[in-house]
Amino acid sequence: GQVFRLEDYRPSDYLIPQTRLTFRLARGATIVVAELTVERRPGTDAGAPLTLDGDGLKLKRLELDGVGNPTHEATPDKLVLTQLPESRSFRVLIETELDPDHNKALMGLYRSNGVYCTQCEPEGFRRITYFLDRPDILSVYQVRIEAPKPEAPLLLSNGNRVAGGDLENDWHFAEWHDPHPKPSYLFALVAGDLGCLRDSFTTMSGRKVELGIHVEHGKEKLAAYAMDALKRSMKWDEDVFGREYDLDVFNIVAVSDFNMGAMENKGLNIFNDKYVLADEATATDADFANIEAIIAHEYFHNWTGNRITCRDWFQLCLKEGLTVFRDHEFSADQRSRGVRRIAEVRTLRGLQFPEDQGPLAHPVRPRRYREINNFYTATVYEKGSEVVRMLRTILGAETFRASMDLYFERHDGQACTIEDFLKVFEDASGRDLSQFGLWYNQSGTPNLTVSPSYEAGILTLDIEQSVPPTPSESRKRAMHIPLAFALIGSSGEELDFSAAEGATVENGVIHVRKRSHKLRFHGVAERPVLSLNRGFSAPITVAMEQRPQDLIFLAGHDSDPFARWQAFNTLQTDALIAAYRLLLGGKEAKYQKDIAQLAGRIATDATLEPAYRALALTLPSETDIARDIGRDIDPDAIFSARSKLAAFIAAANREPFGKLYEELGSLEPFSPDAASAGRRALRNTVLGYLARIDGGADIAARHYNTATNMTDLIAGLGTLAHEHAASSQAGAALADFAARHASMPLALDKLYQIQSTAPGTQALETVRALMRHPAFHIDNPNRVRALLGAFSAGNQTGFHRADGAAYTFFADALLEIDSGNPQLSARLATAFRSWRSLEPVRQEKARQALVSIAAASSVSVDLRDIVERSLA
Ligand code: B3K
Ligand code: ZN
Repeated sequence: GQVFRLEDYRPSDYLIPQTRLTFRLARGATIVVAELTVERRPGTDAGAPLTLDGDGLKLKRLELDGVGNPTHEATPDKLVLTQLPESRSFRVLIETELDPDHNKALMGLYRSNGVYCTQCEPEGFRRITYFLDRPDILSVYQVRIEAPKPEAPLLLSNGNRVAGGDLENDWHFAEWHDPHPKPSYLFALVAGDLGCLRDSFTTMSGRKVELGIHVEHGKEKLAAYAMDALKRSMKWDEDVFGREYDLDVFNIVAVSDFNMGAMENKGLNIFNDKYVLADEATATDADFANIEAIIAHEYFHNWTGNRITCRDWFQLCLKEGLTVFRDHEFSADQRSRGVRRIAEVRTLRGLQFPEDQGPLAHPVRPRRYREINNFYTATVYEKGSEVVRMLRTILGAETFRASMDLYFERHDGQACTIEDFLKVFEDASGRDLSQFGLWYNQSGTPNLTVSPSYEAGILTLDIEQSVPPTPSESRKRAMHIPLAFALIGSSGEELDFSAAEGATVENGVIHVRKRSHKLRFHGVAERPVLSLNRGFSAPITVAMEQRPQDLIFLAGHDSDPFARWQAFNTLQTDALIAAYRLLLGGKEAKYQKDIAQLAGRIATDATLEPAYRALALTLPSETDIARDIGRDIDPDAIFSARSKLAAFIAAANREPFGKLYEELGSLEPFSPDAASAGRRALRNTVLGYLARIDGGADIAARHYNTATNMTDLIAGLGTLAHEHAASSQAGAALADFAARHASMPLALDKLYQIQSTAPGTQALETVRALMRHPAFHIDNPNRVRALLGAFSAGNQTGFHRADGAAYTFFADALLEIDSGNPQLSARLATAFRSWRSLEPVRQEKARQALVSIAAASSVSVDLRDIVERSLA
């Protein structure tokens, strides 16, 4: 396939300042008329051809300045016009015919549950009409939608509605005008019969904005939480970034077939319904938190993405990393900052670190791609956000805000690059950020090795940095790593020092910029316990020999919630890896009492937030452990080490956990707020432990049977199905849940997820059976992710069963999915990305499965790209 390279970027010869689109939406054949005002860019030769992108298009009519059939060449994927007029500007009319009903790739115009909707980012617009489908072509859109009125009473597009009315034969129309020039990937259209939850928001300058969330009829009430999150997001962006909304209406539409979470189309966000619909009976606390974050994320794109967009798709992190950073800050302000930070780091380590450490590693700003859809990754999004966070750490909150103000002022209405972005921070701060810029260009997770020594008031830190080789660069340069730290004294207070030499140390941050530093702190009163990378100030790994008693001390005393959580997590990880090695050597797993005692103390420490306690009591996941072991992984031994540690902690804390569980169970009216969710999280985490001691199945069954909200219901069900799979209670609860939610696909997804992640080899048969469940549809991404995504990414013992049967099954399923929806198959295929870290037998079986996909007769560019890079 063709490789696209950053260095080949060249501005287009032509611009399209105005775009007028007319849609006639009819079953089988939808007609699209695009009337483009095209301008030759100053300096472009008058003879230059105009080459427009297409993807599977059927051209019905073509006019140039009102005259039919001009000189051109058309294929489904390209339209080239030659012998263009001498004048600088001319008009092109293009009529295409689409079949939205048979669009299963869910890119371009398609129908979901009877609703016409679009997804254009990154290259879906070219499936609607021929266009300069690239983000640096900004156009003002006027859109007319015509449709049968009974079938589609609701007609939406970007911007403001400017006209509407009835047509013959029960048809009607609406016209929308978006005054803000935008790239084609932000175009959107929705037509269908939906219910609406309405509200309004008055902006900081006093303008009233009409808000609408459009959902299936009868589900309007389930949009209330999303609406509240939207209003809070609008207010927050004004308060924290000074950004005001810029249209008279803001619409959100929930659709049930969607490839990702949501899409930030100008003034018309389209959402996966999973991230809109929620009430206590249908959504878990995690769902509520995700809805809040994604509503905010898409809304924040209005400034970071829409008003200022990307010059080309290599710059994707310009909008995504920055917008994730903004939604993280929003959630931190709405919930508990410390708890949110721990959750963010867990996500980064769970998704981005394995990507960075495997064959799919790429820089936050990639330099090459074959399929851009495969670069909507944890690296671009999550690591991209960490890079923005580091900028703020380095420059300070005030300079950061001043730089952002300058960014909006200087680049509003433009399509920008990472260089433009970094320049505003350099200009506002007067600093040179060229070394910092490596974070965008160099892939791999940097490691710092820190060796401390203390003598006579002087603390010496030997710091070595290394960045491992990755497929995109084999030799790495030293990076600028802001390492937040504290020296903690024996009574838990932060120790002062009189001077530091060997690196710049300011505001609690060590600026590591060289491969090695010998850093000396003078005037340190006692041998300190080191708290490093506080708040996870840099997305790196830190290796430092730390005595268990120091970790226990930090886990009880560090004033930085992340570092405090990290200390206990490190103790757990060290213990798990030691036990894993014993198990592999045929010995018994052994655990120290300390760890169980500490778990008991943290669980019952009323000075700590319940949500924090829940996170601290959540053991590292099997994939976390595998990542830290790094090679020759035996997933069964990891599972066994982890189960044994959980049972060990449970047995040692039977009484305090039992008491805590009862205390937290006192019924309070449901509220989705973070504090209530935190109490539920703690109780459900404790349930996970109680379920591992005698009578556990009964406790979990009672939990399930008495649950009054989806969070508790799922906790009871998951605990039963995973810890007591063979029990009659598990069977009864699974059947009950399925029956109660038979007509609720989003709830059934939760059932699929629980069943497909039940540990052990038998999960494969369960998954096969569920694929035949009448409510399962291989065309629907939510169903597929809940069943096959959860199985492959979330069931280490089931997916990586030693006989390789799950790999073969999964490879076949990927090919089936690939024939309809390449984006989905490619995304699922990343489950194989760490195959080289497996022990040799599984490794060979995984390799064979990948090879079998590569050898299949018809494989999409998307899936082939993932498979070939994984094998390379
Ligand atoms: N910008 C969209 C993602 C589009 C993905 C296309 N494969 C959602 C978001 O990041 O807000
Ligand atoms: Zn985004």
